Amino acid sequence: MADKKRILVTSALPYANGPLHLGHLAGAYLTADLYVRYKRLVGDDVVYICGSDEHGVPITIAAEKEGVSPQDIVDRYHEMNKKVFEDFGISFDYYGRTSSKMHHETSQEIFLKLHGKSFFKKKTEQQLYDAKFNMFLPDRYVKGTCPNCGYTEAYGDQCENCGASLSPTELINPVSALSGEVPELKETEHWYMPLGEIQPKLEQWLNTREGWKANVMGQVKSWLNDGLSDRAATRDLSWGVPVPLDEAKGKVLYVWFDAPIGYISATKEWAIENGNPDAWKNYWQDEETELYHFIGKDNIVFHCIMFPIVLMEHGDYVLPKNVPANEFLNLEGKKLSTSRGWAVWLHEYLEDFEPDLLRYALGSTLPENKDSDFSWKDFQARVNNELAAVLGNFVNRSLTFTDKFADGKVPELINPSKIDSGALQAIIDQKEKVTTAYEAFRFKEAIAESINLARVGNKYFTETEPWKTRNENPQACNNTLHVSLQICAALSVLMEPVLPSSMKKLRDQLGIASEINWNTISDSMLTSNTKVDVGEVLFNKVENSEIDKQIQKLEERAAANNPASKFPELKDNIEFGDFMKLDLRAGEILSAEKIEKSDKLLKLQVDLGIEKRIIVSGIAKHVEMDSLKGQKVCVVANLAPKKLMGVESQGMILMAEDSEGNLKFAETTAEPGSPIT
Ligand code: B3M
Ligand code: ZN
Repeated sequence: MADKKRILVTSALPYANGPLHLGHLAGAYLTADLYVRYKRLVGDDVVYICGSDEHGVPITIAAEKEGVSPQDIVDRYHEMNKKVFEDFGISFDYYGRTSSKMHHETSQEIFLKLHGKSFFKKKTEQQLYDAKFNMFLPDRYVKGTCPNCGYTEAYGDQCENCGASLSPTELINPVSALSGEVPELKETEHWYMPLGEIQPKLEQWLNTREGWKANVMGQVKSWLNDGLSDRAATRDLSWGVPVPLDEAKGKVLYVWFDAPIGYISATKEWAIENGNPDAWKNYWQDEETELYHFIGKDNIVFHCIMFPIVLMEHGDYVLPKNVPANEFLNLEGKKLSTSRGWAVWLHEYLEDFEPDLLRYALGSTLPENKDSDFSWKDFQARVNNELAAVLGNFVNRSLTFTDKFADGKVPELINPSKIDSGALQAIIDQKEKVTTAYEAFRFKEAIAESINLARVGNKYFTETEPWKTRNENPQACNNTLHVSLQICAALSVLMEPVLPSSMKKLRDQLGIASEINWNTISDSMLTSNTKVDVGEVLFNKVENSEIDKQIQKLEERAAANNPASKFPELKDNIEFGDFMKLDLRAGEILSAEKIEKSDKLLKLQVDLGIEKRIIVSGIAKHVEMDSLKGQKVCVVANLAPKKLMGVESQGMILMAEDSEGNLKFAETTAEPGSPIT
């Protein structure tokens, strides 16, 4: 093959702290797999690397939540995630894990080499510390208000609302995720990467990059415009790769320092597994290699700025040719959230549907340039109206017709008509379009142009009416079947990247040998007289009931995970001064009577310590009249008096409305008259 390229593809290493969901697949894995499968078919020398990210606060927090060790967590989810990727046909050449010895050694080596080059700046500084747990609080161990957007649930490393990258000390009102208490400041030492100093060099390199997606370069430029600042490469944690310096006892490498190095260590392990331990060098240390990182947009800064700086300053490694990051996938119009249960877990999907269906549906709605939405209705429509009605139907009619009227063999093409030749030409044209799209990382387009060939096929089949010509002009019928089968054959390779297992079935039906490549896609893949098999239909329609079941499952889980959703959303913040205007007092109900013609209102006499008041309250349906005397309550004492059903109400009694709509007293044990502040 003319200029065979050497290509190294990586997908972000998912944290082994939980199962994988749709968003993962759409972000960094499906696109990479499409690319890799396409490139393998083209005949390039491709290695596709991934693995579990087993360090960092996301792991230790998951372990603490469950009360098990971090090792238990990573062992469980490494195996689970590896398997689900396999089941979805994500065709890694190697799936490593960052807890491996090789990874620890490789990370330490890289750290030491950089240290030897005086890359790091050692700094002593104040960091948040949880005295109760005896622990510094890096990254996600602190929560607080984002100084950028005011989101109150921001993490110490990042605000998930506005995307800002943060350090724990920047958070307003920080709280320890361990004890829930306000952390104190304590001195510690860390090794910083002076990203700002390297910025000019990084910019020079970035200027040489071509064909990067606008969403990716845009985000990178905005980081650079803000100016890069130093970033610590070490952490005060016990779980991770130990910092290989005597003076750094008890510290580990920052997870974002070691995790990308995982790509290198996993490639080394792949090489060993393949019996050629030095082979990794061809992929990481030869300038000819094209390195591509597939990631989600939240990882852009690490792959386009931080890791390239590490590699650049180290000096022995190739830098990425492109980082085709995806944006985010929403689910049924809402932001995906594992903590709120708003997610479709991949292992659960597989209990109900074939992997190819999701590969196709998701591949058709990838968040390539902007956030996109996955909905079950769209999934159903893609499967029914495209896979079943277009592709499956075309294949099925071509094969059944051949079986019935051509002895199950590919008929000869003799004196093709203009329309026959036009359909054959479409194979070449669509192949060209799909190729261009894959080369430019436009995966949605590649998939759409692939299935368009089946659309052409269907239209052609209908127009040439083989059910008529079979009696009137048998050769015309044979030509239709010949051309249709050639289109089926082309589809079976053209759509292999997105539908690996169904296209394998199709190739079996067409008698196409297992060794295939992109070059074989042509208008004459099948030799006349080859026997074909009708086989089973490739795609069954998805019923409404199956979709309803999925939507219901999603909603039930969201409700179970989020009791807070039963309550109204929080109101906007108010100033302290506004709150101080309220005069809240402890009170005690002295007597209660019904108000005529109202089934809601009660007239209450309330002792406010300083004076007695009449208060009208809409609680008749929620309380027992007999039990009201002596009830302690909280009262808004300075609410302007208001007439209700002819009775002047001189205040308001505070009630809480529970999730079922019942009103309950906000009680106090204080003596009547006590100000509530
Ligand atoms: N584990 C973050 C994530 O899952 C991280 C990726 C590492 S890639 C080197 O979003
Ligand atoms: Zn924010």
